Formats: sequence, structure tokens, C-alpha cells
Amino acid sequence: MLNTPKLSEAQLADYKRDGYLVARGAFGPVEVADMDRWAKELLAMPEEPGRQWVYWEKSLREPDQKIVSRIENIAPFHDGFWELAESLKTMCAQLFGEPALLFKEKINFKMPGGAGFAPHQDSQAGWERYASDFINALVCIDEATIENGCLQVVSGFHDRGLYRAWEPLSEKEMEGMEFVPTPTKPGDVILFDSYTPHSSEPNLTDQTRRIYFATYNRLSDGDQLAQYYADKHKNYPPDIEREPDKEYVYRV
Ligand SMILES: O=C(O)CCC(=O)C(=O)O
Repeated sequence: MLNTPKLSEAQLADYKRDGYLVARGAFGPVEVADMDRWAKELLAMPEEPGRQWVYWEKSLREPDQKIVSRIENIAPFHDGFWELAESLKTMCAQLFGEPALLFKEKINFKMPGGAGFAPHQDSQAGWERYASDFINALVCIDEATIENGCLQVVSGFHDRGLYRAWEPLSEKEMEGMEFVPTPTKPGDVILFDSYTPHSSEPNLTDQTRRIYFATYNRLSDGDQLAQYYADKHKNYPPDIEREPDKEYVYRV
């Protein structure tokens, strides 16, 4: 049974001011050991159409090798991650001031040779079509360091709205932004607004860096998960469900 972390008044104020907050040790060592096991179980599950979505990438360390980049749409196929997605709702509800609904979730595996993420706002991936406001909850499973590509976050730019849909941030848009590397230990949680600019570097170390990400919208914006996944599946399906001659381009 997972703990249900709750935010203090100071953390709520941090989020409002900065567009993100870091909840150190939100989950303890026993829960982290469970998450480590669950992530291994997930990775070992066969890839089948209609199940969890597995995306692969070419390793930057061994270009002949393909590695799992991320697995999305997890909770319906794994009770542990279902419970984790439920447990994170409480903190998001505190931030929204109303109940939170799950919008999407994934694990970024960032295996040795796994790519980084160009500076972007998550809402740039067409999210404004579904709801006005989202919160991302990141749960650190493996220690995330500067060397293995921890999250880098910009403070105080979350209330400037969307820069451009379907494009990462340009050099000009990033003027004045400071991307601050934010290392995390297993069990730490970062909550960040979908307009908060962030990025990360590749993992060129020899250790995997797994982070679970769950995204929530307000109850008053309705349950958008099924529509989001249906649209995404049309445009960017998991590798196993792709048409062989079609080109699929990751945009944001
Ligand atoms: O996993 C990471 O390093 C960052 C992920 C990220 O920025 C994203 O998925 O939008």
C-alpha cells in the first residue's frame, strides 16, 4: 500500500511562485523498492497491440543498438502503477483546488545512451485542445543526476502561457530563462506546471535513469484521457503498432 503524499502550505506557495516544487522523500525506501520492481515487470511485459505503449530509440552510446526510450499508457496494465497514479492525485488536487483526473502517464527509461529532451513546455504538444491547465507529477525511481540527465527547470515563467504549439522553444524565446538542473533521489517528487519550460540532457553514463511521469487535469475540465490517447495513437503510435512505410516524427 503506497503512502499518499500531501503538500505543505510552503510547497503550495513555491509552486504558485515558481511553476514547480520539489517534494523530497515523498515516497520511502520500501515504496521505491516496489516501484523499482514494478518498472522491471513493465519492461519485461510482452509488447502487444492494445496494451502498454513501448517506444524505442537508437542508443547514443552504441548507435547499432536500440533501447527502450519510454513506456506510456501503463496504469491500466499494472496495478502498482495504477496505485501510484491514484496516490499522486491528492497533491495535484491541493494545487488545483479541486479534484484531479489522470490525463496521461509514462516512464522515461533514459537507458545508457538515451537521448535528452530539447527545451519545451509540455503544453506545446497540443494539450490546450483538451484542458486549460495541467500538472505533471514526476516520481524519481533511479537517482537522477547532472551526469545522467536529470530534469532542468525554469522558475517563474509558467504564467506566460504557451509560446508556440508543436515546436520546442527557440533561442529567442529562451532569452532570460535559466534552466536549473534539479537532481533527485529515488522517492523524490517534482510537480510542475505544463507551461513551465524544462529540458534534460542525454544519459551518457552506464546506468539507467528511470522516472515515472503522470499528468493530471482539473475535474471541471472533464475526463480527457481516452481522447488524448486515441489522438496520440493516430499520430504517434507505439513502435509495434506502426505502419512499415509511414514516417513518424517526434515533435515535442
Ligand atoms: O525524462 C526527462 O529527462 C525529461 C522528460 C521531459 O521533459 C518530457 O517528457 O517532457
